[in-house]
Amino acid sequence: MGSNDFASLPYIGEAVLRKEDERFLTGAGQYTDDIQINNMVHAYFVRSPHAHAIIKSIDKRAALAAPGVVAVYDGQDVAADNVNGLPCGWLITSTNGEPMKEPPHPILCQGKARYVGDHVAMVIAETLEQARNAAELVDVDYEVLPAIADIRDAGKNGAPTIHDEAPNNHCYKWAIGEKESVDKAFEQAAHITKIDLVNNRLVPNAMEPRAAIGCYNRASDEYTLYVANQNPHVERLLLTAFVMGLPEHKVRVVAPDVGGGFGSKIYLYAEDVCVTWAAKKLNKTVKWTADRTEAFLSDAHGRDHVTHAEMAMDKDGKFLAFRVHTDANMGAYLSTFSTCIPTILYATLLAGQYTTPQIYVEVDAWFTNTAPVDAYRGAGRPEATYLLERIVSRAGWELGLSQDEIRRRNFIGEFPYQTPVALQYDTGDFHQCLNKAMELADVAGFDARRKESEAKGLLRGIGYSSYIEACGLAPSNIAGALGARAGLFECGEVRVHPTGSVTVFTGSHSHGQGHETTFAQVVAARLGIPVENVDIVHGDTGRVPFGMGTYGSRSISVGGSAIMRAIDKIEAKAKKIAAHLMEASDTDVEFANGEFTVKGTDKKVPFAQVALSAYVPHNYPLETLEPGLNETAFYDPTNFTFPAGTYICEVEINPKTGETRVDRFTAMDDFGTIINPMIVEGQVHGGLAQGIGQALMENCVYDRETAQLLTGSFMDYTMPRADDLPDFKIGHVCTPCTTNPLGTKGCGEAGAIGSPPAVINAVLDALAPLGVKDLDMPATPHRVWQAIQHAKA
Ligand code: MCN
Repeated sequence: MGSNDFASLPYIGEAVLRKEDERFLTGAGQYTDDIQINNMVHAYFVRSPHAHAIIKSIDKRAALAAPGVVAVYDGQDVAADNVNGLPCGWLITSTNGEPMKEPPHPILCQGKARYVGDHVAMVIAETLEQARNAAELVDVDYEVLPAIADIRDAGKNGAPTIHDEAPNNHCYKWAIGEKESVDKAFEQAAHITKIDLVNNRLVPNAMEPRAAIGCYNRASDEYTLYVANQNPHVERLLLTAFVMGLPEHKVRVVAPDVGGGFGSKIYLYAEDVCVTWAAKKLNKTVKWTADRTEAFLSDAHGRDHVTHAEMAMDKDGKFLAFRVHTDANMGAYLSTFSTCIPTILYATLLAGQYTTPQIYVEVDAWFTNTAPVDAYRGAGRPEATYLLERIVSRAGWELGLSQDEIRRRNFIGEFPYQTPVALQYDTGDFHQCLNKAMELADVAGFDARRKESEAKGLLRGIGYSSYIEACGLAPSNIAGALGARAGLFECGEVRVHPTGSVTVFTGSHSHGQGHETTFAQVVAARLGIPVENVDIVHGDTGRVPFGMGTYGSRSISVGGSAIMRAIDKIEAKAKKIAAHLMEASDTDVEFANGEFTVKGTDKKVPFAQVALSAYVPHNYPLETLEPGLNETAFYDPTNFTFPAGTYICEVEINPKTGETRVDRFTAMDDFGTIINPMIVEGQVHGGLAQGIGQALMENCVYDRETAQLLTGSFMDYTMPRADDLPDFKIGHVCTPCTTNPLGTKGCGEAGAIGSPPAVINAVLDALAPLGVKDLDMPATPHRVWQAIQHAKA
């Protein structure tokens, strides 16, 4: 079935209400912490209060003697049981000939703590309170070492060494593009725009903190790990093959209802391993749930780049070449996917929507004494978009071109388009997105609104961002060619029951994205059955054949396509059954609207009858037709999907206080075929909230001297709230993706990717009359006020 035929099916494009919401709204959701199991004990972690310290000794005696304490384990205990460290650097290698440094990442510190919150010991007790109290009694003798918080300090002479394996704290160098041709193109430039910027570090802050419950069954020698995680099969693979040395079939990983992940729950964390390992050791079920402070300290953080970039242009503002150097903070250890974020998910997006013929990007990744940095909504693509859309806007201002004109002059107009940084965009219509965004945003009325603001003593600015992202993370061939060491296909099983209802087992994992509804829409549309008759099962390695999980806005395009493939097989087999029932040749059988018909006749059988017949085979030619209607398919696409759009933001600033308010925000996105516009709109709203949060308020700050986390709670780390956000104006352009059967492009990250530069460009536009030329995120009132004072001085 082609993607155009698919888009015209019933249910596709319908705002079907979320099937999962009744469960969530009536308190019937089952999150990991809701799970109660007999014989359960509670774990609490002793975490390093120092950013960098040698652990000289650990005295557990007092803790072991405390009420209810069952065990206290430290690094020596796990090492004695040959439990390995967490897998590092899964996805990339250096490109400068020097091997990437992959120091071990122990699940409990081995003689040294490397960031505040690093796991020093695990206390297990009958109750959580007892475990927490006893953790206070674990006496750790630390020798405190100098620490590094900021990437700009990591490579300095005399900087302390965090890992012996990386003496100068350098993890890897990675580059893409032709440096010499780029340098040559710069020699021809009529104008060069330069920019230095910081992409601020963020804490993911999902509503549900991380949690894990390790269970062990002595009779069968099998483990079960319940865990708040985005991809249970990969969690199991890493846990068994890389860390615990167990056969995979002995471990079941269940990620039940998960209250948000935003990338921070893709990985195997130390706590997950600790509770699984301890469950066998104690023959007890061991539960751990992070409190909010632990989440701030030990969840993988996002972003944290420092970049210098230069854009070379001809006299008409046509981009000739783009040259970028980025320093990326890896934190104290390599989190599972961290190495691919500033490389294949960042540098390859730096062509953006533009025809820039030459691009060279060089990335240096560094260790610091901070929590590991990994994917956070957008993962590399927000960093790329922020850089590119900031420099494009600046180029426009420098050349005296309007914000839309500088973009129009450089937009890619024809597809497919091969960028100089590895990606080939299949479809898009960037001009249409920009035009429709400008119309919806009422750009024509901006001057009048600016005057109104001025009359109130306020400054008003307008900012643009035209983003593109590579979603549907999978194409194993492309990822492999760029240095990735893993393929990222997806798997789906479609089980048609005798009554004609259907259960789908998908390797994608929904933790807020509404898959139970949208995947059911896809199946119902294809099979011509009511959406209520389709159940989606996910998040359990014991039930789903295999899966690569949810991240990189891949689920509908990759997971949904795997389901489409399984349905192709179901349809082919069902046609044979229908042919048998109608005494026709299966090549003459057609299937549409839930009915099988024989071409050129009035013979027909409904889907439900075929389903029943599959399980009640009557007179089957058993040598050619097996009973049952149950198919599994794996799907590895040939290309990413490329959602793109233009965002336009208007801010109002009080120059006396620096207070900045987003007054209007317009998002015009191209997500290809849309399955459920209501869910898509919700996804965009969530992403915009996060992007505006990054631009205006969120900032994870470590003290530059001591590497103590200064923003370790919501008192210091500001999250956007409803009254910080305007009513969003959302619109769509549709150029269906050509490389998956649904025609969909991912929508889960777009808002967070496209919005930060739109906001900061608007802030800079507002401040331009005061002479402010530059500002880093977050544009807090303090920073904006300071920039104004600085410009005045
Ligand atoms: N969809 C659609 N039509 C399209 C594209 C998507 O109807 N053309 C629907 C999908 O069927 C799905 C939802 O929109 O129900 C998101 O789909 P997709 O873009 O494929 O993204 P994923 O499902 O793979 O979700 C991952 C993405 C990422 S990477 C982050 S980070 C993120 C996000 O989703 N984290 C989230 N959205 C989140 N939303 C919530 N509530 N919580 C998170 O942790």
